[in-house]
Amino acid sequence: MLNPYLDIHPDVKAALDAGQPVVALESTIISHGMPYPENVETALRVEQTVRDNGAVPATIAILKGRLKIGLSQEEITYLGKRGQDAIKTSRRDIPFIVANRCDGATTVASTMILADMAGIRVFATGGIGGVHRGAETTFDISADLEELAQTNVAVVCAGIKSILDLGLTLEYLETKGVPVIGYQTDTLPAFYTRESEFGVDYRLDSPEEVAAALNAKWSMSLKGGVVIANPIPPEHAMASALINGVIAEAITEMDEKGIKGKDSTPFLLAKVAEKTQGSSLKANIALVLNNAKLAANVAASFCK
Ligand code: PSU
Ligand code: MN
Repeated sequence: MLNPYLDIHPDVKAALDAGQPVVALESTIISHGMPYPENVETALRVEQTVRDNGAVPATIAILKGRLKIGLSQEEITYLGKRGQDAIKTSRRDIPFIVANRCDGATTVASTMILADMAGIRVFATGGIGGVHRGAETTFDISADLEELAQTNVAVVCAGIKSILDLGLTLEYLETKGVPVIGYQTDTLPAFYTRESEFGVDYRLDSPEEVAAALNAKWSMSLKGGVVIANPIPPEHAMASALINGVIAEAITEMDEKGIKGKDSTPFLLAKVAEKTQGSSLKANIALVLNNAKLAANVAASFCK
């Protein structure tokens, strides 16, 4: 029986019923990840990129307590304008947002949950949450990692952002049995940059190879997600010394201000954009579009 709180957009429903490719998209990146109006413009361009590559986009959010699988242009604009007034919603928050009929922007974790409820297996975003630097004292580990451990959705992202501890995030994913695939790369991309000092678990070079691995995993009922790390296109990559310096400054400011918990990722993203005069935002937009394209291709291949 379908979840009574779920509203599947007619275009998404038609595609799912016909076994056609659908790509899930998150909404915290819209409300908390980018400023207005770039957030709305980007969300609409990401949807168009998915369509241009032969799949149907399903941007996911909770609106007035309804679990929305696929948003209209008006709904995306509404969420983009609400910005950080929308509630950043991870797994723990969902029942309260629903019961109180609130608006919730879904993180990677909750987008995976809702995508799974609707039967969508491929999801594109910019960056996933992970183990934060200093987690040995703060315990700040994103619920995204636990979700990857248990929910059958593949997440295309641009690697692990260096606001996080890349090494600890990889260790955590390994413990939880979540494979990290490098798309056409042997090294783990670090979001703004194409490379890091870490390797990936498996390098795969085509959407068909990725789809075959997903199919093998889930056909055997090996539960959980997969991280598909897709490096930022070279022309948009940032100089690693520059971006890492800016991130270090932003983390110092965050600690001074005592910002923690769910507020830390949005604070760092905004600070980094401010300190780079918007060039990190441009890079962020470019890599999300690149991920949308790959996710559409993987979804198409997975449906065959
Ligand atoms: N990383 C980004 N942009 C984002 C996020 C992460 O580069 O917008 C968002 C995603 O929605 C992700 C969430 O799921 O932040 C992780 O937050 P936390 O670390 O509080 O779990
Ligand atoms: Mn956290």
